[in-house]
Amino acid sequence: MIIKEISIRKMKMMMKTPFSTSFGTLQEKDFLVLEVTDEFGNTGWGESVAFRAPWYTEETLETNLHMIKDFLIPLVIGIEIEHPDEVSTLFAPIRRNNMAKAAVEGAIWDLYAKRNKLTLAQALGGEQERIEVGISIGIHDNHADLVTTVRGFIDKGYKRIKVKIKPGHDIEVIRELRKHFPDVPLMADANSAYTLEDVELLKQLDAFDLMMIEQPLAYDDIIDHAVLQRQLTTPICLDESILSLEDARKAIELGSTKIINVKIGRVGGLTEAKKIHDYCMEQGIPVWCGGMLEAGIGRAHNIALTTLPNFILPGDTAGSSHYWKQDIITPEVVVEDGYITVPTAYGIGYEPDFGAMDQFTVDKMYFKGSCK
Ligand code: OSB
Ligand code: MG
Repeated sequence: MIIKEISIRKMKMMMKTPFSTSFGTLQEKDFLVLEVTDEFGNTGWGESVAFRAPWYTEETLETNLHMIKDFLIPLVIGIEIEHPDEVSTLFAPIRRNNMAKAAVEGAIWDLYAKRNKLTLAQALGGEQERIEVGISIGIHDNHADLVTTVRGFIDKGYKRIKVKIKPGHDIEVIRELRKHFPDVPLMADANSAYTLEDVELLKQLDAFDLMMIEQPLAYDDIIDHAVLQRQLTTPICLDESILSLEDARKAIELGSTKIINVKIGRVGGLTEAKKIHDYCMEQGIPVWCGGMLEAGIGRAHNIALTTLPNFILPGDTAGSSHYWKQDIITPEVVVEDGYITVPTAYGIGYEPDFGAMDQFTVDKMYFKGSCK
């Protein structure tokens, strides 16, 4: 296939409720949507999951726009591409900027699947027909509110509850939740808010039978996590620290992680995500698909990835209506009794809703032909 045209939309959408983590609160979501068009007019869609500010990793919407326009599009436009796995090779001269790469590669994966009359899940080799869904709940200042929120999600059938923690808002929160929900599959995500000086505090979490603790220590660490894991019975799951298959291999060899949260954007695309999945499967390390508060295009990519066999723990990809009054795809992503049914239409399996898409587009740019 030959990519003839790429459009980039800058989007702005308001989340129904603000989402708070150890590093801040987000309600207005700014992001990019990409559409690639081939020589026959087939199209594929991708979403950049970078936020407006660099608090999760160093990438932002603007750094992604710069990388995509000035470096990544010139590497793929007008080039004959047989398979989307080749895109990561084309991008190899560019260091990191993984979310920018993933947005372009994701659109090409969707296009490839559609051209070959496959669902994106099938193109990746996925077989699960429905996927288990968990929910990620932001920091609530008030325990009673949090308990009410958690009860609501349990009643809706979500398969596991993840709550954000931070120093001063950790042991008591988990204790309170366990008091009300002694058996619910429960986990905590610290988004790098602790250091090894907090070992004694983190050890107290072992009393609550958590499925895992996600990224307790620095966003770029795999050494201290290994030290911490030796002192905890609660499994550590790395998120921010794993940017590639190599990172996953090293973290697993060091004993820094017993579970991995795979995010397509963070690792630079579906090809790398699949490699991490395959390696973890060989190593007996379960994986699950993390979320970046995606709109529909990114959500659809997550669903396809989650159909691979080692995605054995519920992911963070909840239904559209949890985040948005109106999503940008049709139909929206629906969760029923804690499951999403994997769509059977070709490619990402959902159609862009152009009315909604245009409503949330604040800028649109086109790139055509060969840049060579
Ligand atoms: O650490 O997994 C995270 C949201 C934004 C940035 C980082 C994270 C999250 C979530 C929410 O936990 C996942 C979602 O519902 O999309
Ligand atoms: Mg996380």
